[in-house]
Amino acid sequence: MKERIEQIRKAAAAAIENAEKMENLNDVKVSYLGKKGELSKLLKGMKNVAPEDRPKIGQMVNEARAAIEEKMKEKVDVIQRAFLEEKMKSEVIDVTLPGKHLESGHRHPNQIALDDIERVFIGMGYEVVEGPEIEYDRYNFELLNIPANHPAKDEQDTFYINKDILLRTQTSPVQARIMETGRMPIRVIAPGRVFRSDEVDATHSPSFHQVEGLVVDKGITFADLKGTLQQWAEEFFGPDTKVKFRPHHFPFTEPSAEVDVTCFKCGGKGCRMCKGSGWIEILGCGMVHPKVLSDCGIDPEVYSGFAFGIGLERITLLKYEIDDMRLLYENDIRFLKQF
Ligand code: 2U9
Repeated sequence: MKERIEQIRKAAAAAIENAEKMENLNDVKVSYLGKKGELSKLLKGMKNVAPEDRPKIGQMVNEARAAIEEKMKEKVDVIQRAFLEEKMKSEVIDVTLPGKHLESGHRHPNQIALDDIERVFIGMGYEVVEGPEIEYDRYNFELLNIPANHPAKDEQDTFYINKDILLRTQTSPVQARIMETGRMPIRVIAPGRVFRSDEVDATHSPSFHQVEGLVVDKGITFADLKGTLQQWAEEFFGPDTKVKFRPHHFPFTEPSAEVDVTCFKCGGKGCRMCKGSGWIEILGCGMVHPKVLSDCGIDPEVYSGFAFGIGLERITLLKYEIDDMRLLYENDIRFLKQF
């Protein structure tokens, strides 16, 4: 028995010595100290030992267990230290290496122009509102005085999903939805993506962006519309900007106008940018049609309002003197990083 204990002790010591990793040490622990390990097996054979020898053998087994545990502890320290040293060697930081340059992005030119437009209207007390890009025909056309068979609904211009649902062709449905809630007064701008079945060229895209505005309250007149747009033009294009209203027609406004601003490049003298005229067309606007008000549940005898629509890309192209709209959608970093 004594020899067997000594044998186990030596074999365990050798196995500990040879262990290279923690896993190897664990295996040693299981096979020598575990419940089914060598020492436990030995204790189970005690019944064959003479009773007077049992305490002595028991003590020897305990001593062997303690010795093996001690050796294991020492080896754990050695393995852990080696692991740490290896880690430190492999993770050396060379503080003299040049830093990694992280390219930081910035706003898209369209977004810069939109933020600039929004800032002026927010300053005048407007709220920015958004709505769905997939719309009902009712909000996109019917409520805006564009009934069935109106040419603006032509399949050539509109992406229909079915006969009642389509990709919105303007952001006006957002304002129609707000009017329908009946909350007064209304003073909102609605920026967003719109869709029309247009061929791509330098000035057209099947998807572009509008910023529309709507004010409805008691006693709103064309003078409010003129004053508001004059103020916006001065803040957006510069304090010397003048505005000019030309009569026009939109189904949802009456009277309607297109608005020009004095060319912000030449100040109105005439240049390449304004094609020599001194004026640049910038947006459309008008007094909300009484039928649009009443269809949206607002009494046109009590309330009146004005609306306007700005093509965002048009403003961006003008602001940055970009001559092809396609550049705004190609996401070529060399182009975008200039703004
Ligand atoms: C409601 C009532 C009236 C919005 C308006 C325009 C004039 C306009 C164009 C500008 C360039 C569209 O992107 S564009 O091609 N828009 O000229 N938009 S008035 O009138 C509304 C809107 C909502 C309820």
